[in-house]
Amino acid sequence: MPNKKQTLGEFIIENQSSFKYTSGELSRLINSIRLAAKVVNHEVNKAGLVDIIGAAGDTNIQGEDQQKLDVYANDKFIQTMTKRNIVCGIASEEEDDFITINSQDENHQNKYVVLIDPLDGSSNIDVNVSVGTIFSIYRRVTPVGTPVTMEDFLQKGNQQVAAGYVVYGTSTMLVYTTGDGVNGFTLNPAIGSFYLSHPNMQFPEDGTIYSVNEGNYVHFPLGIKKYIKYCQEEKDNRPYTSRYIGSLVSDFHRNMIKGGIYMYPKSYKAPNGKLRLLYECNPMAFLAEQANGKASDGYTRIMDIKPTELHQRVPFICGSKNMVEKAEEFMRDNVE
Ligand code: P6P
Repeated sequence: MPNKKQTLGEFIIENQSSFKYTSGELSRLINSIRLAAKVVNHEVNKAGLVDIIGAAGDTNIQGEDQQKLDVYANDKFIQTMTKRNIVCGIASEEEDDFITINSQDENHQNKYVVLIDPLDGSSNIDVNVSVGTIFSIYRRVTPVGTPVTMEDFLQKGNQQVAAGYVVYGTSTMLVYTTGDGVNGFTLNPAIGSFYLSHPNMQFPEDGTIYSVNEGNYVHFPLGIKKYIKYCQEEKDNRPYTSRYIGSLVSDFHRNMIKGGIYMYPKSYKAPNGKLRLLYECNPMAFLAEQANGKASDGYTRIMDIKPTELHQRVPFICGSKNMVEKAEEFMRDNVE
């Protein structure tokens, strides 16, 4: 009898006690993300068939055309987390400011804040390339019973209690950590359940894939330029393979399974890089470290950076430990 794969719900219940805050609220929060992921997945999968793609006419704080699916995903994740009465605040790439969540009878008793990129890589939607949702979860630091404040959101990444992503690809997967390793769950769309398909995911220490938008090469810091040339050199197990999907969660997911490095360095067009510290870099860094990988801005561990703004950007280098350390070595040896 083939072993029956564990469902996400069974996994959450089984691992509930291992989580140091065993109130069960985090489990309910992960369950709400599970529900929203299924609803968004349904729309993402049929985006080409109904008039839900294409710019919603509005633009988000990034100044990007807001795709209708961005707006839809943002609304769905906010709705499910609000209804479950678990979070006291939400920050989203699609919202200029954070949202205070307070159902009157609770009087700000909820303990968790969530930061989310509801649909990362959304420019890929129109060309049928995979996109993803990224989320980061903290316990609030201001007193329970008072409205959430910006301080609750500007915590260092090393304070995260959970983080994860949904990748809407050839199959839809939910990959997350609560600080005790990384586990991947694949959705069976026929029955709407996520099954544990990738237990204890780990980055190989080394890899032969590098992911970067080489179209920006001339604007990269000298250390990054030299590392890219190192990847392309005919020596040892190089040249490496260049793979860049233009969707962070997809490049990260492939590199975690096969080994590799993802880089979004600063450039003159993006003096602090493009990726957002709070709801892209910190959650991916938490996952990377929990999977024996590494994540830095080229000099500093991503999760040690003290945030100063909700939508601040940082340069991002993430993936197999030995590859990230090699790139950091080139950055150290070529300070401009
Ligand atoms: P570029 C998507 O917009 C995103 O935030 C990441 O998912 C992706 O890796 C990157 O930006 C792509 O940016 O400038 O190379 O198109």
